[in-house]
Amino acid sequence: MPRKKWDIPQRQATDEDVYFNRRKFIRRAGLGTIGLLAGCIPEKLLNPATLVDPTKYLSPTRIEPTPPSEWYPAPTNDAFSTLDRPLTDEVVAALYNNFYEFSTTKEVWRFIDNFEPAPWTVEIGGLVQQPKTYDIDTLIGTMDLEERLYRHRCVEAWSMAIPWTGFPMRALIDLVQPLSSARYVRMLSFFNPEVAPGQWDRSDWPWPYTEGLTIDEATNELTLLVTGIYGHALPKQHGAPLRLVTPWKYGYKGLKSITKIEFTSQQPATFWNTLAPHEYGFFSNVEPEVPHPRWSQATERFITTDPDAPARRETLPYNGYAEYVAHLYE
Ligand SMILES: Nc1nc2c(c(=O)[nH]1)N[C@H]1C(S)=C(S)[C@@H](COP(=O)(O)O)O[C@H]1N2
Ligand SMILES: [Mo]
Repeated sequence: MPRKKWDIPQRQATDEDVYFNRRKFIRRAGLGTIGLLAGCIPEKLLNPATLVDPTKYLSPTRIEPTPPSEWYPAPTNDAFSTLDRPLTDEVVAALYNNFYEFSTTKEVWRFIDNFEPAPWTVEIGGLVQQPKTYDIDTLIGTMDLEERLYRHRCVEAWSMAIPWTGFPMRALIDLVQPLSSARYVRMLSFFNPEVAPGQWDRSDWPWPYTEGLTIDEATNELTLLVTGIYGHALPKQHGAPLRLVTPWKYGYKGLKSITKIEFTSQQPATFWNTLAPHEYGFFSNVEPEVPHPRWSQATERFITTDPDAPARRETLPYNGYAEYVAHLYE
């Protein structure tokens, strides 16, 4: 795979090579000691007490994305090729996720073995001229993929910096042509308690996970439908095979594993707003001066293994994307 700009510093690129070569070696030799693997996993994520089977810890279905394909890596969009902070390490991002269908912990990767995001279809419906159910590969093949480096900010006040691959939602909207009566886009994730233990354990929650945007938000330049990360297809824990990314909003707006996109005239109910309306609004823009009822949003905890990156940062209005979106809310 050609080296991407974000693979620098070289130190990290080397780590990644070592990481994958070691995995191959371990598979071949049937070895799997913690000692061998320890060097390639961020120290703070290693917990030998819970690390029952280190070969499983790095099992392909959990961490490793699907093999390189013709789609990845996609060309970088020059407007989003740099950031004011280093990228979060790939393995760190893959081991620290929110995906409540599987777990309320960050260790989503432990619970996703039975989730098979292929074959997969995405239904486009509601107030639209061209309703259609797409096979995911057909959909991805229809769109022009690009890579963008985005800040990623959870409402819990942790943040990362991620290279996503995907296509602007606007391109899909142009294709399917919503009716003039369409004012919102409603998006749904999957419902399958047999593979998603969180849906089984918390059966009273309003599954499937649902999110929504106004048409103006959905067609904003920033709004990305994401199929890949770090130059390859999305691993399951990041929301394979298709997820939303709206970098000026809190992370929970970016629903994972989309099965349906529906155009509506009314503002749709959303998952977190239904569960806790006074804590999670519909718009959920990143606003440093608006605290969550239970904590401040003035600063954020930047998650990385880069020793030179500050752990805490000031939260930026609209997560640093005011120039793209502030006009939507005036
Ligand atoms: N379907 C679904 N999508 C979801 C979530 C979820 O629980 N289920 N969690 C959200 C939250 S709170 C965040 S912060 C981001 C996390 O994305 P990441 O794990 O890829 O960093 O996914 C969002 N999308
Ligand atoms: Mo989040």
